Amino acid sequence: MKNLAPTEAAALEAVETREWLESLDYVVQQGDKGRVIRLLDALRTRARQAGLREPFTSQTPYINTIPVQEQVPYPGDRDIERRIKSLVRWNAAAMVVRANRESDGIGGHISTFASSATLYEVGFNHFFRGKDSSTGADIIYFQGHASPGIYSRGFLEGRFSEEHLRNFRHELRPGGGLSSYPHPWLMPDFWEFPTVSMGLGPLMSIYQARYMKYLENRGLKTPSDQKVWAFLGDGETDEPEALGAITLASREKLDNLIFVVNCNLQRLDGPVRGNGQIVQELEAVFRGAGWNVIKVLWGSDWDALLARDIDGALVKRMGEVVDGEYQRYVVEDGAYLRKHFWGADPRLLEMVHHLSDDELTKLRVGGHDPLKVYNAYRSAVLHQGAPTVILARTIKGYGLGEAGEGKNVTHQQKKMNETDLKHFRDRFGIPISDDRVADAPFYRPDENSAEAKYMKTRRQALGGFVPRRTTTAPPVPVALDEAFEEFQHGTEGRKASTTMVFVKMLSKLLKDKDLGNLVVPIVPDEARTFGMDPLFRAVGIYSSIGQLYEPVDMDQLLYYKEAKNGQILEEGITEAGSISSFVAAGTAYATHGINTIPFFIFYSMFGFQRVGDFIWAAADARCRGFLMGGTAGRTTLAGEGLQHQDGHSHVLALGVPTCRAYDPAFAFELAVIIQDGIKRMYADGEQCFYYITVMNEQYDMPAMPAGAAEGIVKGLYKFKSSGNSSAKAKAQLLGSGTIVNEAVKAQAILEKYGVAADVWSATSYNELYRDAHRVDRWNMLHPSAAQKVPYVTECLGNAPGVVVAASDYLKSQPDMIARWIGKPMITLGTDGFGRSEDRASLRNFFEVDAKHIAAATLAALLREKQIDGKVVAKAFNELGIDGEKPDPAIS
Ligand SMILES: Cc1ncc(C[n+]2csc(CCOP(=O)(O)OP(=O)(O)O)c2C)c(N)n1
Ligand SMILES: [Mg+2]
Repeated sequence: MKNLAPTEAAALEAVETREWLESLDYVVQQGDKGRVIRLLDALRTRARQAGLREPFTSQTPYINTIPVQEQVPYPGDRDIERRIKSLVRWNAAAMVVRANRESDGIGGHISTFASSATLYEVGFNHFFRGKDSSTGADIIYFQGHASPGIYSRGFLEGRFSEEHLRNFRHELRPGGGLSSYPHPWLMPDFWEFPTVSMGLGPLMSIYQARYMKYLENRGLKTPSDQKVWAFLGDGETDEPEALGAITLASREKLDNLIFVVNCNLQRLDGPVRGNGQIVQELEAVFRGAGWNVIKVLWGSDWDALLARDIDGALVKRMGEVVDGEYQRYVVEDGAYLRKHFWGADPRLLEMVHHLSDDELTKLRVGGHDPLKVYNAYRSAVLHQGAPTVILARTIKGYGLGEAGEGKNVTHQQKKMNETDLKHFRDRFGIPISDDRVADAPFYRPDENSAEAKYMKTRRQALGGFVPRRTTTAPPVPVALDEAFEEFQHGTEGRKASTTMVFVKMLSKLLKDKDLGNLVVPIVPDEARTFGMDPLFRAVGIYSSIGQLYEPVDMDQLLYYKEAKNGQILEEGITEAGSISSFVAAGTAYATHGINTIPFFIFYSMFGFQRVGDFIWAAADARCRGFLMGGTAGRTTLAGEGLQHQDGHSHVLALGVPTCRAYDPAFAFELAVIIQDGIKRMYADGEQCFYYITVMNEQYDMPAMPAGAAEGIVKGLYKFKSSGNSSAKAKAQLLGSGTIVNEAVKAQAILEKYGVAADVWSATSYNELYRDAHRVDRWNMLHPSAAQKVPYVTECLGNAPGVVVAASDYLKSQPDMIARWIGKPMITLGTDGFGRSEDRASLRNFFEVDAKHIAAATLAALLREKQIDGKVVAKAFNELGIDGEKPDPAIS
């Protein structure tokens, strides 16, 4: 070819290409697919041997994955489904438009659902199985911003009234409203899974699918054909969480999982990959991770054109146009398309010369073609051995025309004027007259209409309405008094940490005849850190394929045992993954009607701080269970330093309304809290979860003082009264976690200076604060009634002397109760960065050790003129208090 003119060379190459393709077609037509693959392999090998290095690619051509000849015909009534879909579109848009006319700025999204209507409607009519399905209900994560479309369908199905729709984003109006996004907390009979914080839904759906297999493999649930569907945006895949666990899904062969990525090529500000192709990028990522990838790029209108694309010119063109340009085609006319897309090659122009400009603009993309979407879903549902991702090309703001279709501003579009509405009505054939259209009235056909009947019949056949949240799990019998009795006695001289105690409790729970099976220990590669390794052997680590190797420590009693029915979820180094398992397990009472009890133990620093948004989603989803913040406390975790020492997780926990957070010091406190928690959540049905910090400092665990249980649960009880009743100067010392021990030591020091101090253990400042506000609010609303007294005031209001509170957390923790105790209060805490040191040095540095507690008490007493200044000066001197010490808060 070297000596040929360029045009001749191109012509020759075209002929050659055609010959090769014809040869391939011939083999394909013989019907032996294996033969085709072997042939391609042989060609590749020969090319390699000849020294050719083809660039690595995990992408396939920019065409539909399912070829026309493999398609099955559409099983539904296309015509009626189109009419239904149009009505869903209309009411969804009307809902947002009307809400924003009435209350400017109330928000809502039109263009997201406009792009994904077909993706959902094909699901609703043919795939999504409801709670009454004999094969079990599907688990569906709806894309948060598409919620108007889901409400709109609910309206057409008769699940919502016009009033509900009018009250979209007005949840406080009489009769209730519809929440902006999927929030089970706000609509507990409807939404099941929160999704709107982007990236969380995809990740949680993966662990949900895995948890389903876990329940089945452990014999807690009958194996089923249920699917987990996760609908997400293409822009959403920018979030690291969205793609962060996809290899887990393929490793675990989660063929019960289907991702549907709505590839409208746009995110909020503009194109997702203007200069590239998001579909191809995602295909490479998912294929590389071992997923079954189904691309749905082109609608049926393109089939005939592609059939005539003998030498691949069209496929080549499809693959070279970048997304920013594809987006442009949406807003341009046919002449533009002819010039810019088809005009790139004379063969392409020839291919469409029989089509008018108008017809060119009407060539649909795949995600808007029910036949293509149906076939993709069918193929996904039937696929075995791997999860499936469907990459469906759609148009953002589809049908909005001038009001935003394909425009960069479309995501934020919330308003439509009369012309826009008319256009939309005409395009989708909504039977609303000209004189009414400007009001954007809702439209629901009569319940005897063909549309209403069709929807009903389809949903009945598929097991009822979707989504629907139900809670059918029976209460769990809780009888732990006997099992937990030992913890009330203390360790009698043997040292233990609260973490060790917790592991012992967990072992007991795992053996409990009623609860044992339901307990789900979850750990992100830290089991040894927490001393949980004995559990490996006792209950096994879950592995969907058992153990294919002989573990290196097989000869030891506590070897690393993986088993198909293993109970522990050893998640590897992923707090995000572990918390997703926690959410799946803690909401299984609703998802599967099974009351599993998760205990997720982690480095407390990598909990609220790192995966706080998942914890928020857990609360929204009405999750139950125990989050155990291990290695807690800024001065209790010695040695680890700035990144590991947690002094603020309790502060962060306060913001989560259904999270009850505790910082217990002793074995009996932990036992009371866990017992109370299990009873509340699993016997009484309270929808809350626990955050409990446990530490690794070992000390004697004392016996439980009589009658302490109630105070432990409420957040405060007197642990050790002063033995000196005659002293004039008095004080109340509050400690939490291990710092209670410092308070006890301070009590002894103060005794020497004539101060009688009582020691309290503050197990939960958060609960004290909530109780006090609850009472204050009641008093405010009932000013003439006998005023109630907050629990913390009951405890400390009449207690004599000054109050000094010290904890291993921010000073803001005890500060929260200061206004309810009626006397001056000094707080000591660990504001500032941690650092690696031993405990004594750290406690001196942060001024939370016994001597600083004593010094703070003496200083407060002096200010109150309850002690002689000379005594205080002497004490400061003897205790070695350095007044010029740098401030740890900013050191
Ligand atoms: C964590 C997070 N960050 C930002 C947002 C705000 N936000 C809402 S929708 C959106 C764009 C969504 O684009 P895409 O995922 O492509 O969805 P589409 O609407 O195009 O289907 C953004 C940035 C959010 N909801 N969550
Ligand atoms: Mg998008």
